[in-house]
Amino acid sequence: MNFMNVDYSTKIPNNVNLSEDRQVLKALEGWHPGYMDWWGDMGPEGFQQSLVYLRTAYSVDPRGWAKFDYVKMPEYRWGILLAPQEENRVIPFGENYGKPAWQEVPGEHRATLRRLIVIQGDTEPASVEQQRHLGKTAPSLYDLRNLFQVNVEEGRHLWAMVYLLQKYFGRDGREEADDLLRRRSGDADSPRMLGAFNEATPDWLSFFMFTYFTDRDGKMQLHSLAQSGFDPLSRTCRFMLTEEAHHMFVGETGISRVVQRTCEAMREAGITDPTDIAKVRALGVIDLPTIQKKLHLHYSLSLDLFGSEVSTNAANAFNAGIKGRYRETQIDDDHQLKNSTYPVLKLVDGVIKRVDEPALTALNMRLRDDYTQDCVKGMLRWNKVISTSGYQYKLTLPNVAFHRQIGEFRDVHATPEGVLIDDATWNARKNEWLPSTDDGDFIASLMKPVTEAGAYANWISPPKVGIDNKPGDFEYVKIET
Ligand code: BYC
Repeated sequence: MNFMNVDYSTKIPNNVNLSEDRQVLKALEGWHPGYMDWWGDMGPEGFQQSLVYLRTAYSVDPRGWAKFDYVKMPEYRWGILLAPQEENRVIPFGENYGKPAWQEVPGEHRATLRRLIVIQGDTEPASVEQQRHLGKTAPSLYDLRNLFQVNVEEGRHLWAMVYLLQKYFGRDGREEADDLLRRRSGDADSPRMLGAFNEATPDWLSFFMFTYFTDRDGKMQLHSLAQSGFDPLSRTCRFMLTEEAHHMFVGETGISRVVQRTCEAMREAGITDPTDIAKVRALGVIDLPTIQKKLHLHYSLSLDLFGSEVSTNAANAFNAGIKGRYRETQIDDDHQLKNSTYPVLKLVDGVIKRVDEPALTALNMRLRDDYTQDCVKGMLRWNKVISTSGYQYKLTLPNVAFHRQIGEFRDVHATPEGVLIDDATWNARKNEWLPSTDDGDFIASLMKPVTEAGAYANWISPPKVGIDNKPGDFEYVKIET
């Protein structure tokens, strides 16, 4: 069997030779009906009988791995796809640096590995649950198709983690796999594991922010896990990253199109002050200050996903060779962090200060810094759209102390500029910085579905190019209710 190509002859498409791994195939087939029930209950609301122009992976060759066709979502072939095994791969960091990568789970690291795989797995269905209502208000068939593409691939990423649990973790892996279908985003009794995955995604601007900022945390975490000494995890994450790129593209271009439409509408109407919210909203587009507030919210929620700045969990996972740094193999150091330090922003006597910490315990902070740098790139492009339209307004990332629930700054309040403030000031001013109920209501009032091929809601520009180079009036979803 060519491991680059996917075997579609089994019920569960795969490139891991499942047809000869009867026990795991049986376990996965046993899990399949529960997954389909979950998809029916918690996957996209409606549109299950519609034909959606989706890509499906047929190979893991980065030069050409997907084919596009009309598919009904419940018939999407969710499969197990691992990047090809690198010959003689060694563990690229930690105490086991340079030793052969593990093809099986080392007993002493079993619990840590399982925990990380479960957390990663938990976020995937959570995002589908968060986005399930959005189909009803899609601004175009193009956007509707992108939403569903993201959703089916997050479903596939759940399969990816479930495969690892069922193949390598025996009975407790199977129990964890069942629990991944039991928890629900935002549920009071059985919530998803990480904070941001229990928040609502009430409208399409939130969806674009989520795919830009929160999927980008996914990118960073997957990169770190792709370095893992546990080779099957590394290979799984490497292929997931190929799919993930499109999700962040949806976010980046989505926000860019919203910003562009707002600027165009302001220009046409002769508005010179982009902060004249009432005037801008009267045009039926989202004003830039409200976009900034959504950005504040989603960026700060996503920062929380990196855990505490100083973390022994992170140090232990690194030492053990389980979770590395972003682009570990390209870093020029000892890959063991024996004597190095890393500057961490901390709250010292009520002041935000940079303090050198042992680099080993500061790994979450380092990854978060890499993440912030990555976030800035898209923001520069959005600001270019604004300045090219002749406006002075600049979107900015808030200070890391702003609106935090995890880590150093969870017990204080700060402005987006990083000025510490007391509770009363926070309560009086938070609606200036985070979306208020009124802002939410205004955005909700714009969320009217547009289902004619080639047409777009007034608050968003058309994309520059179609998916799979399709023409502007292509019918990406053939709606059937
Ligand atoms: N919410 O030492 P600490 C994605 C817990 S997104 C709730 O500070 P650590 C995707 C933590 O579990 C990527 N609890 O942090 C995106 C620990 O609890 P226990 C998902 C939190 O462990 C969009 C305690 O606090 N993948 O793929 O170094 C769509 C102390 O932890 C939170 C991963 O996250 C929180 N935000 O790092 C679809 C990778 N933060 O164990 C998909 C796997 C921390 O004491 N996960 N806690 O009970 C990890 O690497 C780490 O678990 C974390 C936390 C980075 C999340």
